[in-house]
Amino acid sequence: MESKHNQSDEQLIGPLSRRRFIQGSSALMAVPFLASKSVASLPTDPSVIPTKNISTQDNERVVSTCSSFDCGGKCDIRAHVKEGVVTRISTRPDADLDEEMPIMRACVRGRSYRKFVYHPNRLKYPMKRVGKRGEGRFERISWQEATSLIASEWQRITDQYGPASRFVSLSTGVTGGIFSGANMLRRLFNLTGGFLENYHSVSNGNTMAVTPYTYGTSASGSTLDTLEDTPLVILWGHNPNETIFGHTNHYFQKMKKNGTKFIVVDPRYSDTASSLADQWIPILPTTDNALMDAMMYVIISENLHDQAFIDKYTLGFDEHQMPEGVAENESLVAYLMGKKDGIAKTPEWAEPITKVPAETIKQLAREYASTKPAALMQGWGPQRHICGERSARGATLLATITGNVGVRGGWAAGYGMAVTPDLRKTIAGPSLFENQVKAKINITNWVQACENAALVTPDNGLKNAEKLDTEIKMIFSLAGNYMTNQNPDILHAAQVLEDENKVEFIVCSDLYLTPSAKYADLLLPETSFLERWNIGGTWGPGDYIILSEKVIEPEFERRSDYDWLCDVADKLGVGEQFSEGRTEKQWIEYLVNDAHVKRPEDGIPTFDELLVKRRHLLKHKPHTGHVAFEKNIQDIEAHPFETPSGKIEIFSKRLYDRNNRDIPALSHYVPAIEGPEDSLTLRYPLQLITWKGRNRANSTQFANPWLQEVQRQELWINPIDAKQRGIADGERVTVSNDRGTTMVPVKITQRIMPGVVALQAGAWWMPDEKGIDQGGCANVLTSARSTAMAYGNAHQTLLVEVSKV
Ligand SMILES: Nc1nc2c(c(=O)[nH]1)N[C@H]1C(S)=C(S)[C@@H](COP(=O)(O)OP(=O)(O)OC[C@H]3O[C@@H](n4cnc5c(=O)[nH]c(N)nc54)[C@H](O)[C@@H]3O)O[C@H]1N2
Ligand SMILES: Nc1nc2c(c(=O)[nH]1)N[C@H]1C(S)=C(S)[C@@H](COP(=O)(O)OP(=O)(O)OC[C@H]3O[C@@H](n4cnc5c(=O)[nH]c(N)nc54)[C@H](O)[C@@H]3O)O[C@H]1N2
Ligand SMILES: [Mo]
Repeated sequence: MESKHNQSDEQLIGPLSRRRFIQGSSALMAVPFLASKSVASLPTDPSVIPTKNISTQDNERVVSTCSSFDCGGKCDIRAHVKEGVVTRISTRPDADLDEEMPIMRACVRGRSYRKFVYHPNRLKYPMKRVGKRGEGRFERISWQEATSLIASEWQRITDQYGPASRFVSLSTGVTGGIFSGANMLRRLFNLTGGFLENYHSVSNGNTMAVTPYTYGTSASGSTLDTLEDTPLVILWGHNPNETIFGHTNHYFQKMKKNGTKFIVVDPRYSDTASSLADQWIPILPTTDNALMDAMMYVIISENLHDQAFIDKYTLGFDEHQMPEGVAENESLVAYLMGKKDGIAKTPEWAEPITKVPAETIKQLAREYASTKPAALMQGWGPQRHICGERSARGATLLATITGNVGVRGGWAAGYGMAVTPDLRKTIAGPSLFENQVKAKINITNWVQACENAALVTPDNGLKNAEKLDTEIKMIFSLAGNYMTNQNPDILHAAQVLEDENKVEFIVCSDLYLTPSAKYADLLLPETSFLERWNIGGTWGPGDYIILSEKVIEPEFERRSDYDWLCDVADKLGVGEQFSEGRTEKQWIEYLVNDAHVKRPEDGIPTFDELLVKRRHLLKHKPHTGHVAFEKNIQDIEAHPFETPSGKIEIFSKRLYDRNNRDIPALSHYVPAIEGPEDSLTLRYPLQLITWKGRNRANSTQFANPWLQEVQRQELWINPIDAKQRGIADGERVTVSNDRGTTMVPVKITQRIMPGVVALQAGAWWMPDEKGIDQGGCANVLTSARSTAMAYGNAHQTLLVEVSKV
């Protein structure tokens, strides 16, 4: 269910369903708030957090608001507004913090918003391309010209190629809110025949697609409060210290204080490792399954597995528990003991593959299996790999054989978010109308679909059709930087976009002239979140919403996407149907009030409660105490798992029948293409990974001068690898492979293991005259290859060489 979205995962509401507004069973709990001195009156409704519009001296208004970026959390930021100008950003005061509303205080990014919004380089006027596409030269035009051009190209391209030639580029810049230009664009497309939709979340689509093969659903996450008494947590490629993930850090810090042991498995000594971990286990990227296999080998051969749990709830553990129609020696035990291939998956086998010492593997396996309960939690870095489906599912097998599924304090691994109604989907969904174009492409297919429709087939991601009838001829990228920067293999994407005979019309809206915006034919300056209305919601089990209030007037000729879309709709003759006479603010009011009435169970407030009472920050139904699969484990007869067998499937007959080496029926180690065992290492001996760093959300805020000071864009390299190449700390180096080259300073550090180098994701692509990137943008090197089953993105799997300039 979770993996089958009808709308584009990423663009409709952001990577769907991972940051849920969660429905709890308990009634609203009273909020033991601490009134701060500046709050005039106490709220009568206990679910209302008293944070609002605090007036202080000098006519300063302090507005509690939030951004609508896709940044991992949703913080309560306070805009200090004086005479129409934001003079300062602060955050929720310590005095307001409590268990019910633990944190979401602004991080370094939130505190720097003023420099993002008031940056002199912000786009000011609509502009039309002059010169060749991609050169980045534009001239100012009027909004009248801009909207007429869109309407005429819209009509021309639709008449000539049909609605399936129209595409909305991936854009997460405002998916932290319920309302976005990209969604209203979808509405306008649907009113005029439809468009080519995409599916698959580039954030977590591989794990979302594969987790159901074990559990029948991807909703394998519990609420974090249930980990309170967990003695051991293994964070596997998970870095919430930087990636936030809703309230995760609040709970982890509390657990740490109470004595929980944390182990981090990551090629990098991440900020989470440095701030939280008792032990860091570096591992070569793409080899996680080998470590998992060897752990399972140790656990089973030392009889540390939970046999009773396995007997009762699972399929495929040993030869006695196999489904019909499967050859001999395909079970987990048979695989681990080498019954078929003659290779026992011992720690000594895994050590040279993973570079994790055999002794460490044994210790980790014993500790995980003998600590009850224990939580193995995966981030999404390891699943944004070519083997991402395997590594995500591999951990579900470990959780299963140790009996950590469906028990309080354990963790089922895999996708790791809970199933809950998503407030933003609830609110925004109905306004989109139905798309008449039924074919859908995987997001990984979009460049192919621009290049040559025949390249996209059901075997590489096309859904609901045998072939595409047309190439993509018109692209709108509203609040995204995915046309080049964030997409893998930028140089290829750029080459396709440069050909004006392929895509004929490209519209971009942004706040900045980003590397993707350079490819626009028409570049539109949008308002920022401080200049328009929205409602923001958090990731994961954060049970609150924040009104994102318009606190300042837009300057220059900046307009919201919705605003100019209304003009376009008028010009297309569907103005009335499109807007239903509503302004942006009225839409938000309408949508939230509608959800309030239609979904009383979600506790969604009315707009008035948010605004007129001037409290802005509202908890709806609190969500705690949820343990994934608890019902199934308590009574498997009444609540079978939603898999074909009704059990937890260690062995998946569905995957067996696919007969694909890269997505085996048991999720075990298979050497990855461009992994450490690939012969390509002879030319490109280093694996490169990226990570999501603290100073920006993807590429958003790249240009913010304060945030550029927080963390430099540099290549992490181990002293051993640097020495071999005669590289000195801070030196500018070349990082290259067959796809591209980037130049960037190095940071020589033991925080990255030998054989691996790392770049923070999201740096702007800055090609020089020779096409060599000068900005340290990893995506000039990354591969657009897609995963075996989900046809998903694999931004993290690539080989490079690093050399002195
Ligand atoms: N500060 C900040 N926070 C963000 C974002 C941001 O840009 N900046 N982006 C947000 C978004 S859109 C998303 S989708 C989430 C993403 O959240 P994640 O996908 O979880 O974040 P990543 O940093 O990509 O990966 C997490 C960790 O995986 C490690 N890793 C990489 N490859 C491997 C591997 O093969 N094996 C193992 N064991 N570990 C590996 C990385 O070193 C990293 O520390 O974060 C969100 N939060
Ligand atoms: N190498 C590598 N690449 C990756 C990843 C990785 O881990 N490694 N992660 C992938 C993931 S998980 C994701 S989600 C994608 C994200 O890729 P994108 O969705 O492209 O996200 P951003 O790079 O943040 O681009 C958002 C753009 O919106 C603009 N923006 C912000 N606010 C507004 C607004 O109010 N209006 C308008 N019009 N524009 C606005 C910002 O300036 C920015 O240019 O990147 C993917 N790319
Ligand atoms: Mo993401």
